[in-house]
Parts: sequence; C-alpha cells; structure tokens
Amino acid sequence: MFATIEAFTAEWESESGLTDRVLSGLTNDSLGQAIAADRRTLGDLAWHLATSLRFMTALGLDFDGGADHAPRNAAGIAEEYRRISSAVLQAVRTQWNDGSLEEAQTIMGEQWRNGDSLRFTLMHQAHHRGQMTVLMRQAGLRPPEIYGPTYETWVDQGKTPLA
Ligand code: NI
Repeated sequence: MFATIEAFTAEWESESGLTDRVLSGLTNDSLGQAIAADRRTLGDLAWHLATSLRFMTALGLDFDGGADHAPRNAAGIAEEYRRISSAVLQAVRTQWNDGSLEEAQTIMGEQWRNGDSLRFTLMHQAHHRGQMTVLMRQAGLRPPEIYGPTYETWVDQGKTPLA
C-alpha cells in the first residue's frame, strides 16, 4: 500500500529502471526463448510487462497503454515499455492525489485501495523480471544486476559464486 504519490514516484522510477535494464538486455534472437514449447517466450513476457500496465486504466487513470501487437524487435519493446511506464507515472502524478490512494475499487472481485493496486503493479513487474532472467540465461544472455550481484558479477570480481 502506498500512502503518498511521492513514495510511489520514488519506487516507480527505481523499479521501472530495473525493468528497463532487463528489457534492454534482450536481443532479437532471444525473444523466442521459452522454458517449454507451449509457454510464454521471453518476448511475450517483455511485451506483457509493457502492456499489462494498461490494467491501470481500469482504475480510472487515463494514458496511452500502447499498441495491441508487439514490435518485432527487442529495442522496440524496451522503447515502448519506457514510454508506457513514464505515461503511467505521469498519470498517477497528475490525475491522483494522496487521498486517491485510499479510495477502493473492485479488482478481481476484491476491494483494493488504489495504493494497493500501485504496490501490486510494482510486485507484478518484479515477478516477471525474475522469470525473464532465467530465460535470458537459457538464451545465452547475461542478465543484469537487479537487487544485487549476479553469478557473472562474482566471477568478474574473482569471487566464488553461490551456484
Ligand atoms: Ni502477469
């Protein structure tokens, strides 16, 4: 639950930067990587992170949630993510105030305060980033550091990685 727009702004700027770091680490060849044949690909998850932000329009926020079809290249997906994530922040900052965060709406059959919905949006991004870093490794890419050093960072620093 976020109680203030300022608190959300600070976290969103940081977390959307982390998501951008993951999306910007993708290559065109990696977009088809999946853990199994019938599961979402790296490209699907990248595009989902960009367009799932549309859910926020159901909360009454007005912003351009992006096109229906993903760009065919990794850089295009990352660019669209940056555009939509900054539109979300702009909408929250200009269309809501701290009082709006206490207002509740029915989401998936439950009463969610808008401040809870903002928290959910941040956690949802982290959830899929975690899936994507696994797929990045399977695709032969080096995942970026998110909340700390990666296996490769430890190796670079001459340390013994923790598996
Ligand atoms: Ni999702």
